[in-house]
Amino acid sequence: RHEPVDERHLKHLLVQAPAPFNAETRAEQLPQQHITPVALFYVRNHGPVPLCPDVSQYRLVVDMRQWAGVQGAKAGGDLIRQFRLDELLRRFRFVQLEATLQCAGNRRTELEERARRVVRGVGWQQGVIGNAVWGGVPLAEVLLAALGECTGSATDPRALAGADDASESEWFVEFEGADWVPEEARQPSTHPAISSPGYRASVPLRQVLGGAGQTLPALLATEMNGQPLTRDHGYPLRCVVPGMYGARSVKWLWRIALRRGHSDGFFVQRDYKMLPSWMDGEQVDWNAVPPLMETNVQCAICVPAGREVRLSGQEAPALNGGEPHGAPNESTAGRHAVWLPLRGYACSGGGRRVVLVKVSGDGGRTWQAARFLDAANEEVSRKTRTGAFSWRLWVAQVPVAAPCQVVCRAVDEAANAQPDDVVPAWNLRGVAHNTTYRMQVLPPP
Ligand code: MTE
Ligand code: MO
Repeated sequence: RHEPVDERHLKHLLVQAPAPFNAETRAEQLPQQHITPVALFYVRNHGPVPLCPDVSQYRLVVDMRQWAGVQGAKAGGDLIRQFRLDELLRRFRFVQLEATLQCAGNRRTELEERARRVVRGVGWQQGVIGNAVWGGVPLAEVLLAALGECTGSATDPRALAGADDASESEWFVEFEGADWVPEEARQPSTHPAISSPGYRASVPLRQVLGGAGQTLPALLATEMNGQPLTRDHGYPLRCVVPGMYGARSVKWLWRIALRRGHSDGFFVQRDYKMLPSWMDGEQVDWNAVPPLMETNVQCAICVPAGREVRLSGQEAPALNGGEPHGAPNESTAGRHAVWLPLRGYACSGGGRRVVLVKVSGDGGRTWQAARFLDAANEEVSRKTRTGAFSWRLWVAQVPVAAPCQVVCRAVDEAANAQPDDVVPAWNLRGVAHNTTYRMQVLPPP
Protein backbone atom coordinates (compact mmCIF):
# COMPACT_ATOMS: atom_id res chain seq x y z
CA ARG A 1 0.00 0.00 0.00
CA HIS A 2 2.83 2.42 0.57
CA GLU A 3 5.27 1.77 -2.22
CA PRO A 4 6.83 4.97 -3.52
CA VAL A 5 5.80 5.87 -7.03
CA ASP A 6 8.69 7.53 -8.68
CA GLU A 7 7.38 8.78 -11.98
CA ARG A 8 7.49 12.24 -13.40
CA HIS A 9 4.97 12.98 -16.08
CA LEU A 10 7.13 15.42 -17.92
CA LYS A 11 5.00 15.61 -21.01
CA HIS A 12 2.09 16.84 -18.92
CA LEU A 13 3.97 19.43 -16.91
CA LEU A 14 5.64 22.70 -17.69
CA VAL A 15 9.06 22.39 -16.04
CA GLN A 16 10.17 25.77 -14.70
CA ALA A 17 13.35 24.52 -12.97
CA PRO A 18 14.92 21.07 -13.37
CA ALA A 19 16.85 20.84 -10.07
CA PRO A 20 15.38 21.14 -7.60
CA PHE A 21 12.47 19.94 -9.69
CA ASN A 22 9.73 22.54 -10.11
CA ALA A 23 6.93 22.13 -12.60
CA GLU A 24 3.46 23.52 -13.11
CA THR A 25 0.32 22.22 -14.76
CA ARG A 26 -0.33 23.48 -18.26
CA ALA A 27 -3.06 26.07 -17.90
CA GLU A 28 -5.37 24.54 -20.49
CA GLN A 29 -5.33 21.22 -18.55
CA LEU A 30 -6.31 22.77 -15.21
CA PRO A 31 -10.07 23.35 -15.65
CA GLN A 32 -10.69 20.03 -17.42
CA GLN A 33 -11.44 18.11 -14.23
CA HIS A 34 -12.53 19.11 -10.76
CA ILE A 35 -9.98 16.77 -9.16
CA THR A 36 -6.51 17.30 -10.60
CA PRO A 37 -4.89 13.96 -11.49
CA VAL A 38 -1.59 13.34 -9.66
CA ALA A 39 0.21 13.14 -13.01
CA LEU A 40 -0.85 16.73 -13.75
CA PHE A 41 -0.46 18.17 -10.26
CA TYR A 42 2.21 20.86 -9.89
CA VAL A 43 5.42 20.06 -8.02
CA ARG A 44 7.20 22.66 -5.89
CA ASN A 45 10.50 21.57 -4.33
CA HIS A 46 13.05 23.71 -2.55
CA GLY A 47 15.66 21.00 -2.33
CA PRO A 48 16.40 17.43 -3.34
CA VAL A 49 13.55 14.96 -3.00
CA PRO A 50 14.33 12.57 -0.15
CA LEU A 51 13.99 8.85 -0.51
CA CYS A 52 12.29 6.66 2.08
CA PRO A 53 13.41 3.20 1.05
CA ASP A 54 11.92 1.38 4.03
CA VAL A 55 8.72 2.73 5.44
CA SER A 56 8.91 0.44 8.46
CA GLN A 57 11.86 2.58 9.57
CA TYR A 58 9.86 5.77 9.28
CA ARG A 59 9.00 7.67 12.48
CA LEU A 60 7.01 10.84 12.93
CA VAL A 61 8.48 12.75 15.85
CA VAL A 62 6.19 14.95 17.94
CA ASP A 63 8.34 17.23 20.04
CA MET A 64 6.51 18.68 23.06
CA ARG A 65 9.53 19.74 25.10
CA GLN A 66 8.78 23.44 24.88
CA TRP A 67 5.14 22.84 25.66
CA ALA A 68 5.97 20.73 28.68
CA GLY A 69 8.37 23.39 29.90
CA VAL A 70 5.56 25.94 30.03
CA GLN A 71 2.41 23.90 30.63
CA GLY A 72 3.92 21.22 32.79
CA ALA A 73 4.34 17.55 32.02
CA LYS A 74 3.20 14.64 34.10
CA ALA A 75 5.92 12.56 35.68
CA GLY A 76 7.24 10.08 33.16
CA GLY A 77 5.29 11.71 30.30
CA ASP A 78 6.86 11.42 26.87
CA LEU A 79 8.16 14.84 25.84
CA ILE A 80 9.20 13.48 22.49
CA ARG A 81 6.70 11.02 21.09
CA GLN A 82 7.41 8.92 18.02
CA PHE A 83 4.78 7.35 15.80
CA ARG A 84 5.35 4.65 13.25
CA LEU A 85 3.32 5.07 10.09
CA ASP A 86 1.26 1.94 10.68
CA GLU A 87 0.63 3.10 14.25
CA LEU A 88 -0.74 6.42 12.99
CA LEU A 89 -3.00 4.68 10.51
CA ARG A 90 -4.21 2.09 13.01
CA ARG A 91 -4.79 4.39 15.91
CA PHE A 92 -6.45 7.39 14.28
CA ARG A 93 -9.44 7.91 11.99
CA PHE A 94 -8.57 7.83 8.31
CA VAL A 95 -10.41 10.69 6.60
CA GLN A 96 -10.53 12.17 3.14
CA LEU A 97 -10.53 15.88 2.54
CA GLU A 98 -10.83 17.64 -0.76
CA ALA A 99 -8.62 20.71 -0.81
CA THR A 100 -6.97 23.03 -3.26
CA LEU A 101 -3.25 23.59 -2.87
CA GLN A 102 -1.82 26.74 -4.36
CA CYS A 103 1.76 27.94 -4.33
CA ALA A 104 2.18 31.52 -3.15
CA GLY A 105 4.20 32.08 -6.34
CA ASN A 106 1.21 31.35 -8.59
CA ARG A 107 0.92 34.01 -11.36
CA ARG A 108 4.31 35.49 -10.46
CA THR A 109 5.42 35.98 -14.08
CA GLU A 110 2.27 37.93 -14.82
CA LEU A 111 2.93 40.23 -11.86
CA GLU A 112 6.44 40.92 -13.09
CA GLU A 113 5.28 41.62 -16.63
CA ARG A 114 2.37 43.80 -15.72
CA ALA A 115 4.16 45.80 -13.03
CA ARG A 116 7.29 45.98 -15.25
CA ARG A 117 9.40 45.36 -12.18
CA VAL A 118 11.65 42.37 -11.61
CA VAL A 119 10.64 39.91 -8.89
CA ARG A 120 12.78 37.20 -7.26
CA GLY A 121 11.67 33.63 -7.59
CA VAL A 122 10.85 30.76 -9.93
CA GLY A 123 8.81 32.05 -12.88
CA TRP A 124 5.29 30.67 -12.66
CA GLN A 125 2.21 31.16 -14.83
CA GLN A 126 -1.27 30.38 -13.50
CA GLY A 127 -0.66 26.63 -13.10
CA VAL A 128 0.92 26.26 -9.63
CA ILE A 129 -2.42 25.19 -8.22
CA GLY A 130 -4.41 21.97 -8.09
CA ASN A 131 -7.33 20.36 -6.30
CA ALA A 132 -6.93 16.90 -4.78
CA VAL A 133 -8.60 14.51 -2.37
CA TRP A 134 -6.12 14.06 0.46
CA GLY A 135 -6.35 10.98 2.65
CA GLY A 136 -4.86 10.75 6.10
CA VAL A 137 -5.35 11.19 9.81
CA PRO A 138 -6.54 14.42 11.44
CA LEU A 139 -3.59 16.41 12.77
CA ALA A 140 -5.68 17.61 15.71
CA GLU A 141 -6.33 14.07 16.91
CA VAL A 142 -2.66 13.12 16.74
CA LEU A 143 -1.67 16.27 18.63
CA LEU A 144 -4.33 15.78 21.29
CA ALA A 145 -3.24 12.20 21.83
CA ALA A 146 0.44 13.12 22.05
CA LEU A 147 -0.27 16.00 24.41
CA GLY A 148 -2.53 13.84 26.52
CA GLU A 149 0.25 11.33 26.98
CA CYS A 150 2.68 14.11 27.80
CA THR A 151 0.66 16.22 30.24
CA GLY A 152 -1.98 13.76 31.36
CA SER A 153 -4.75 16.34 31.00
CA ALA A 154 -5.08 17.23 27.37
CA THR A 155 -8.78 17.00 26.81
CA ASP A 156 -10.01 20.53 26.22
CA PRO A 157 -8.73 21.70 22.83
CA ARG A 158 -9.30 25.32 23.70
CA ALA A 159 -7.18 25.12 26.79
CA LEU A 160 -4.51 23.42 24.73
CA ALA A 161 -4.60 26.11 22.08
CA GLY A 162 -3.90 28.65 24.77
CA ALA A 163 -7.17 30.46 24.13
CA ASP A 164 -7.37 31.32 27.80
CA ASP A 165 -3.65 31.85 28.16
CA ALA A 166 -2.93 35.47 29.02
CA SER A 167 0.60 35.49 27.67
CA GLU A 168 1.31 37.30 24.44
CA SER A 169 2.93 34.85 22.10
CA GLU A 170 0.61 32.13 20.97
CA TRP A 171 1.39 28.50 20.32
CA PHE A 172 2.33 27.27 16.88
CA VAL A 173 2.73 23.88 15.29
CA GLU A 174 6.02 23.66 13.48
CA PHE A 175 6.41 21.09 10.72
CA GLU A 176 9.70 19.89 9.38
CA GLY A 177 10.42 17.99 6.18
CA ALA A 178 13.17 15.45 5.67
CA ASP A 179 14.67 17.33 2.72
CA TRP A 180 18.14 18.68 3.54
CA VAL A 181 18.24 16.78 6.80
CA PRO A 182 21.50 14.88 7.11
CA GLU A 183 21.14 11.14 6.97
CA GLU A 184 22.03 10.57 10.63
CA ALA A 185 19.35 13.00 11.82
CA ARG A 186 16.72 10.84 10.17
CA GLN A 187 17.56 7.74 12.13
CA PRO A 188 14.71 6.97 14.49
CA SER A 189 17.12 6.58 17.39
CA THR A 190 18.38 10.17 17.09
CA HIS A 191 16.41 12.85 18.79
CA PRO A 192 15.86 15.92 16.67
CA ALA A 193 17.86 19.05 17.25
CA ILE A 194 15.71 22.17 17.42
CA SER A 195 17.95 23.82 14.83
CA SER A 196 17.76 20.97 12.32
CA PRO A 197 17.96 22.18 8.74
CA GLY A 198 14.93 20.62 7.05
CA TYR A 199 12.28 22.63 5.22
CA ARG A 200 10.14 24.11 7.97
CA ALA A 201 6.79 25.86 8.27
CA SER A 202 4.50 26.77 11.14
CA VAL A 203 0.81 27.45 11.62
CA PRO A 204 -1.15 28.72 14.63
CA LEU A 205 -2.14 25.83 16.91
CA ARG A 206 -5.62 27.28 17.43
CA GLN A 207 -6.32 27.03 13.70
CA VAL A 208 -5.55 23.36 13.41
CA LEU A 209 -6.48 21.99 16.80
CA GLY A 210 -10.23 22.39 16.94
CA GLY A 211 -12.47 24.08 19.46
CA ALA A 212 -13.54 27.69 19.27
CA GLY A 213 -12.50 29.49 16.13
CA GLN A 214 -11.24 26.32 14.52
CA THR A 215 -11.32 26.60 10.77
CA LEU A 216 -8.77 24.32 9.18
CA PRO A 217 -9.19 20.54 9.26
CA ALA A 218 -5.49 19.87 8.72
CA LEU A 219 -4.40 16.35 7.87
CA LEU A 220 -1.34 14.19 8.15
CA ALA A 221 -1.75 12.74 4.70
CA THR A 222 -0.49 9.49 3.27
CA GLU A 223 -2.66 9.54 0.16
CA MET A 224 -3.49 11.80 -2.73
CA ASN A 225 -6.53 10.97 -4.90
CA GLY A 226 -6.77 7.54 -3.33
CA GLN A 227 -3.15 6.56 -4.08
CA PRO A 228 -0.11 6.58 -1.80
CA LEU A 229 1.72 9.89 -2.07
CA THR A 230 4.36 9.95 -4.78
CA ARG A 231 7.87 10.95 -3.78
CA ASP A 232 7.45 14.36 -5.38
CA HIS A 233 4.34 15.02 -3.28
CA GLY A 234 5.82 13.98 0.05
CA TYR A 235 5.95 10.19 0.41
CA PRO A 236 5.47 8.70 2.91
CA LEU A 237 3.75 11.48 4.92
CA ARG A 238 3.00 15.17 4.49
CA CYS A 239 0.75 17.62 6.19
CA VAL A 240 -2.04 19.32 4.32
CA VAL A 241 -3.24 22.57 5.83
CA PRO A 242 -6.26 23.45 3.71
CA GLY A 243 -6.98 27.10 3.04
CA MET A 244 -3.36 28.14 3.48
CA TYR A 245 -0.61 28.62 0.92
CA GLY A 246 1.05 25.41 -0.22
CA ALA A 247 4.26 26.42 1.54
CA ARG A 248 2.67 25.45 4.88
CA SER A 249 1.82 21.90 3.78
CA VAL A 250 5.18 20.35 4.53
CA LYS A 251 6.16 17.27 2.53
CA TRP A 252 8.29 14.33 3.77
CA LEU A 253 7.13 15.32 7.22
CA TRP A 254 9.29 13.80 9.92
CA ARG A 255 8.97 16.19 12.85
CA ILE A 256 6.23 18.26 14.46
CA ALA A 257 7.09 20.59 17.32
CA LEU A 258 4.91 22.76 19.50
CA ARG A 259 6.46 26.13 20.05
CA ARG A 260 5.73 29.65 21.13
CA GLY A 261 5.73 31.97 18.16
CA HIS A 262 6.32 31.12 14.54
CA SER A 263 9.10 28.83 13.36
CA ASP A 264 12.45 30.55 12.94
CA GLY A 265 12.93 28.59 9.71
CA PHE A 266 14.00 30.35 6.55
CA PHE A 267 10.75 29.78 4.65
CA VAL A 268 8.78 31.33 7.48
CA GLN A 269 11.02 34.28 8.35
CA ARG A 270 12.85 35.15 5.12
CA ASP A 271 10.53 33.98 2.38
CA TYR A 272 6.79 33.54 1.75
CA LYS A 273 6.10 37.03 3.00
CA MET A 274 4.34 39.67 0.96
CA LEU A 275 6.73 42.57 1.50
CA PRO A 276 5.38 46.09 0.93
CA SER A 277 5.85 47.30 -2.65
CA TRP A 278 8.42 49.93 -1.63
CA MET A 279 10.83 47.33 -0.33
CA ASP A 280 13.17 46.18 -3.05
CA GLY A 281 16.52 44.38 -3.08
CA GLU A 282 18.38 47.16 -1.28
CA GLN A 283 16.20 47.77 1.73
CA VAL A 284 14.27 44.80 2.94
CA ASP A 285 12.89 44.53 6.44
CA TRP A 286 11.65 40.97 6.73
CA ASN A 287 10.08 41.74 10.09
CA ALA A 288 7.76 44.34 8.56
CA VAL A 289 5.12 41.74 7.74
CA PRO A 290 4.06 38.37 9.13
CA PRO A 291 4.45 35.10 7.20
CA LEU A 292 1.74 34.36 4.64
CA MET A 293 -0.88 31.97 5.94
CA GLU A 294 -4.36 31.84 4.38
CA THR A 295 -4.66 32.28 0.63
CA ASN A 296 -6.39 35.32 -0.85
CA VAL A 297 -9.24 35.32 -3.36
CA GLN A 298 -8.04 34.21 -6.75
CA CYS A 299 -9.18 33.34 -10.24
CA ALA A 300 -7.60 32.91 -13.66
CA ILE A 301 -8.65 32.12 -17.19
CA CYS A 302 -7.02 28.88 -18.32
CA VAL A 303 -8.74 28.33 -21.68
CA PRO A 304 -7.63 30.04 -23.78
CA ALA A 305 -4.30 29.71 -22.01
CA GLY A 306 -2.27 32.59 -23.38
CA ARG A 307 -2.31 36.10 -22.03
CA GLU A 308 -2.57 37.26 -25.61
CA VAL A 309 -5.04 35.45 -27.83
CA ARG A 310 -5.71 35.98 -31.52
CA LEU A 311 -9.21 35.23 -32.79
CA SER A 312 -9.42 32.70 -35.62
CA GLY A 313 -12.26 34.34 -37.50
CA GLN A 314 -14.40 31.21 -36.96
CA GLU A 315 -16.01 32.43 -33.71
CA ALA A 316 -19.81 32.76 -33.65
CA PRO A 317 -21.05 36.31 -34.14
CA ALA A 318 -22.62 37.88 -31.06
CA LEU A 319 -25.43 39.77 -32.68
CA ASN A 320 -28.24 39.86 -30.15
CA GLY A 321 -28.88 39.58 -26.49
CA GLY A 322 -30.64 36.20 -26.55
CA GLU A 323 -27.97 34.36 -24.56
CA PRO A 324 -28.36 34.20 -20.80
CA HIS A 325 -24.68 34.76 -20.33
CA GLY A 326 -23.16 37.58 -22.24
CA ALA A 327 -25.52 39.93 -23.92
CA PRO A 328 -23.66 42.26 -26.25
CA ASN A 329 -23.49 45.67 -24.68
CA GLU A 330 -22.88 49.30 -25.55
CA SER A 331 -19.17 48.86 -25.95
CA THR A 332 -19.46 46.02 -28.49
CA ALA A 333 -22.70 47.14 -30.16
CA GLY A 334 -22.12 48.26 -33.71
CA ARG A 335 -18.69 46.67 -33.86
CA HIS A 336 -18.02 43.17 -35.08
CA ALA A 337 -18.51 41.24 -31.84
CA VAL A 338 -18.07 37.49 -31.48
CA TRP A 339 -18.58 35.10 -28.59
CA LEU A 340 -15.40 34.05 -26.86
CA PRO A 341 -15.73 30.93 -24.68
CA LEU A 342 -13.67 30.97 -21.46
CA ARG A 343 -12.82 28.40 -18.81
CA GLY A 344 -10.97 28.89 -15.54
CA TYR A 345 -10.68 28.27 -11.81
CA ALA A 346 -11.48 30.37 -8.75
CA CYS A 347 -10.69 29.85 -5.08
CA SER A 348 -10.14 31.63 -1.79
CA GLY A 349 -8.55 30.87 1.56
CA GLY A 350 -9.39 29.82 5.10
CA GLY A 351 -12.48 27.87 4.03
CA ARG A 352 -14.10 30.90 2.43
CA ARG A 353 -15.91 29.80 -0.69
CA VAL A 354 -15.88 31.76 -3.92
CA VAL A 355 -19.45 32.90 -4.58
CA LEU A 356 -19.13 34.87 -7.80
CA VAL A 357 -16.87 35.04 -10.83
CA LYS A 358 -17.43 38.00 -13.12
CA VAL A 359 -16.01 38.33 -16.61
CA SER A 360 -15.70 41.33 -18.88
CA GLY A 361 -14.97 41.46 -22.60
CA ASP A 362 -14.28 45.17 -22.66
CA GLY A 363 -11.48 45.71 -20.18
CA GLY A 364 -13.76 45.95 -17.15
CA ARG A 365 -16.45 48.42 -18.27
CA THR A 366 -19.25 45.87 -18.36
CA TRP A 367 -19.47 42.54 -16.58
CA GLN A 368 -21.46 39.33 -16.55
CA ALA A 369 -21.47 36.27 -14.31
CA ALA A 370 -19.57 33.11 -15.20
CA ARG A 371 -21.28 29.76 -14.63
CA PHE A 372 -19.81 27.39 -12.03
CA LEU A 373 -19.20 23.80 -13.09
CA ASP A 374 -19.39 22.14 -9.68
CA ALA A 375 -22.86 20.58 -10.05
CA ALA A 376 -21.32 17.50 -11.64
CA ASN A 377 -19.01 17.10 -8.67
CA GLU A 378 -21.54 17.28 -5.90
CA GLU A 379 -21.10 13.64 -5.13
CA VAL A 380 -17.37 14.02 -4.70
CA SER A 381 -17.95 16.94 -2.39
CA ARG A 382 -20.51 15.08 -0.27
CA LYS A 383 -18.31 12.04 0.06
CA THR A 384 -15.27 14.05 0.99
CA ARG A 385 -17.11 16.23 3.48
CA THR A 386 -16.38 19.65 2.17
CA GLY A 387 -16.36 22.04 -0.70
CA ALA A 388 -15.16 24.91 1.41
CA PHE A 389 -11.51 24.26 0.67
CA SER A 390 -11.93 23.41 -2.99
CA TRP A 391 -11.60 25.57 -6.03
CA ARG A 392 -14.59 26.17 -8.28
CA LEU A 393 -14.20 25.71 -12.00
CA TRP A 394 -16.24 27.99 -14.22
CA VAL A 395 -17.15 28.70 -17.84
CA ALA A 396 -18.32 31.88 -19.54
CA GLN A 397 -18.99 33.31 -22.96
CA VAL A 398 -18.13 36.96 -23.43
CA PRO A 399 -18.87 39.12 -26.41
CA VAL A 400 -15.60 40.56 -27.66
CA ALA A 401 -14.84 43.12 -30.34
CA ALA A 402 -11.12 42.73 -30.87
CA PRO A 403 -8.78 44.30 -30.12
CA CYS A 404 -9.94 44.32 -26.53
CA GLN A 405 -9.12 43.05 -23.07
CA VAL A 406 -10.90 40.21 -21.29
CA VAL A 407 -10.89 40.40 -17.47
CA CYS A 408 -12.12 38.06 -14.78
CA ARG A 409 -12.64 38.70 -11.08
CA ALA A 410 -13.67 36.39 -8.24
CA VAL A 411 -15.53 37.39 -5.08
CA ASP A 412 -15.60 35.17 -1.98
CA GLU A 413 -18.26 34.76 0.68
CA ALA A 414 -16.59 37.40 2.87
CA ALA A 415 -16.97 39.82 -0.08
CA ASN A 416 -13.24 39.85 -0.75
CA ALA A 417 -12.72 40.71 -4.41
CA GLN A 418 -9.56 40.62 -6.49
CA PRO A 419 -7.90 44.03 -6.86
CA ASP A 420 -7.13 45.64 -10.22
CA ASP A 421 -4.06 47.64 -9.44
CA VAL A 422 -0.82 45.82 -10.02
CA VAL A 423 1.48 48.61 -8.78
CA PRO A 424 0.79 48.23 -5.04
CA ALA A 425 0.48 44.45 -5.51
CA TRP A 426 4.11 44.20 -6.62
CA ASN A 427 6.33 42.64 -4.00
CA LEU A 428 9.94 41.55 -4.14
CA ARG A 429 9.23 37.82 -3.97
CA GLY A 430 6.21 38.04 -6.25
CA VAL A 431 3.98 36.14 -3.87
CA ALA A 432 0.21 36.17 -3.28
CA HIS A 433 -0.40 37.79 -6.64
CA ASN A 434 -4.15 37.97 -7.15
CA THR A 435 -4.90 41.05 -9.24
CA THR A 436 -7.66 40.55 -11.80
CA TYR A 437 -6.56 38.22 -14.57
CA ARG A 438 -6.32 40.01 -17.93
CA MET A 439 -6.06 38.64 -21.44
CA GLN A 440 -5.53 40.64 -24.64
CA VAL A 441 -7.73 39.59 -27.55
CA LEU A 442 -6.47 40.40 -31.05
CA PRO A 443 -8.50 40.40 -34.27
CA PRO A 444 -8.17 37.50 -36.76
CA PRO A 445 -5.05 37.63 -38.92
N1 MTE B 1 7.80 20.60 1.97
C1 MTE B 1 9.11 20.32 1.95
N2 MTE B 1 9.58 19.46 2.84
N3 MTE B 1 9.95 20.89 1.05
C2 MTE B 1 9.48 21.79 0.11
O1 MTE B 1 10.26 22.28 -0.71
N4 MTE B 1 7.53 23.04 -0.73
C3 MTE B 1 6.29 23.68 -0.26
C4 MTE B 1 5.30 22.65 0.25
N5 MTE B 1 5.94 21.70 1.13
C5 MTE B 1 8.09 22.12 0.12
C6 MTE B 1 7.27 21.47 1.07
C7 MTE B 1 5.64 24.51 -1.24
S1 MTE B 1 6.28 26.06 -1.46
C8 MTE B 1 4.48 24.13 -1.87
S2 MTE B 1 3.67 25.19 -2.88
C9 MTE B 1 3.94 22.77 -1.71
O2 MTE B 1 4.74 21.98 -0.85
C10 MTE B 1 3.82 22.08 -3.03
O3 MTE B 1 3.32 20.79 -2.90
P1 MTE B 1 3.37 19.78 -4.12
O4 MTE B 1 4.77 19.77 -4.67
O5 MTE B 1 2.91 18.48 -3.61
O6 MTE B 1 2.42 20.33 -5.17
MO1 MO C 1 4.92 27.32 -2.82
